Amino acid sequence: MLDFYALEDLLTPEEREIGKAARRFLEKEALPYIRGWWEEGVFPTHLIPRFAEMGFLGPTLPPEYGGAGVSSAAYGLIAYELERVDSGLRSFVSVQSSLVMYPIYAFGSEEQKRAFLPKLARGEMVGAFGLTEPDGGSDPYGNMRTTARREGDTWVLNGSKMWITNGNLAHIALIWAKDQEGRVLGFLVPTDTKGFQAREIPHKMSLRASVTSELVLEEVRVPEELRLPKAEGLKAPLSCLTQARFGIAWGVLGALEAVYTEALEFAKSRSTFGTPLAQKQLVQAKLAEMLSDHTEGLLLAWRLARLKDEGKLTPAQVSLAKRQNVMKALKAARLARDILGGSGITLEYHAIRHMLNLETVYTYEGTHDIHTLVLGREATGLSAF
Ligand code: TGC
Ligand code: FAD
Repeated sequence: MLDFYALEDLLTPEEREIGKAARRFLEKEALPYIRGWWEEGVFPTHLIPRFAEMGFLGPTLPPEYGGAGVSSAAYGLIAYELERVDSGLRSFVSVQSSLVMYPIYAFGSEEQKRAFLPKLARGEMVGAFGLTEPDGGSDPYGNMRTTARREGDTWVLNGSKMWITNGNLAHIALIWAKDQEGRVLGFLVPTDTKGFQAREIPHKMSLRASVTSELVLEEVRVPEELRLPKAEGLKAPLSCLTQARFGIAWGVLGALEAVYTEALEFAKSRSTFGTPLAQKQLVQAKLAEMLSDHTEGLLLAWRLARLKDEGKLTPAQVSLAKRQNVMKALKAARLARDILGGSGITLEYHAIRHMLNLETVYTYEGTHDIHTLVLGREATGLSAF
């Protein structure tokens, strides 16, 4: 790992080993092929059982539910190594672990936990998280048109969800819907239920090695046993986002390392006006910027992980790290693309793929500006949404 401030000294031996094992595995099984998957617009589904074997799915959950009970920093390092290859791989794991397994663990009944979590951890079942709707994602309550109508022991769901990661791969979709009183409730909907449809969104120019779908629900009937009993109100889906945003704050630093390393190697090997590019002051300024941003971001992510494990983490702290680290990673990818010159516009190099992916990461899980407003509200006590 790129580690200018010896962050490794702050990790436990187990955390270090988890990060290194993830890198070894991904360098062999994913990095050599990612360009092809991205170009073809496919997610490598054959890796799902391998991710499970590596312990990437729900790693912080207790072993009784299929997790490994590892620390938050260990989960962060897994996200880092995945996103060093591609944001699409990290997205798959974020959704499965933080947006599907976490809510079942936090808000599910004992029966739901036993029925779903071990299968999700083994990769035998894939999940999706449906919060965003076609009318808008930043204001998930105001724009939620999906309804849940109770008929005896059954709920009837109607509506649609937009931009849903893993939508066409999923066996279950966690659908957030409003009941007659306007309360937000969560339902574990098997995707083969009558009236449920997933349509893959084509022509994406970002996150191409990830499946993104629209979900349509027409009179979808779900038994009460598949409603998450402890999830009531917008706070429930938002608390899942806190978990996923934490992983993103770590993950994007992997992408930053990838583009920095690539730009550095290129700058050392190419000469203009008689000296290596790496010897030019303007190029060094760009590299110094990237290295500083990576170093700051890693310290932020590490501290966030320790606060999380101590139970002291606040959603606003996660907003700060998501906002800051994604912005810095995107800036670094653009700088790396620039240092590569014309070569930087081809997929032969990683920079432009990371740059295009990071445009999505800038927008999902709360856009950059939404996190700015979260921090503005935290600072002033005044909501400017
Ligand atoms: P607001 O009044 O602020 O909050 C309602 C209740 O929720 C609590 N809360 C949170 N709890 C846990 N974690 C958070 N991050 C929380 N944010 C708020 C809050 O304390 C309150 O609790 P209570 O007890 O008072 O009821 O709600 P609002 O309607 O004003 O909205 C605030 C806002 C804009 C920050 C929020 O809606 C928001 O975060 N918008 C962005 C939506 C978003 O991030 N969507 C992501 C969809 S999933 C996705 O993109 C997956 S990408 C796939 C991948 O990761 O690969
Ligand atoms: P909008 O909310 O319509 O925002 C449009 C613009 O307006 C943005 O620039 C925003 O910052 C700005 N804006 C909004 N409100 C304000 C304000 N008050 N003040 C100033 N500016 C404002 N969602 C899921 O539920 N599950 C998923 O698995 C999932 N995966 C995704 C995968 C991909 C590839 C993408 C692109 C998105 C995914 N999303 C998912 C959706 C994502 O969370 C939303 O795109 C995001 O929350 C923004 O919503 P929106 O696209 O509707 O934009």
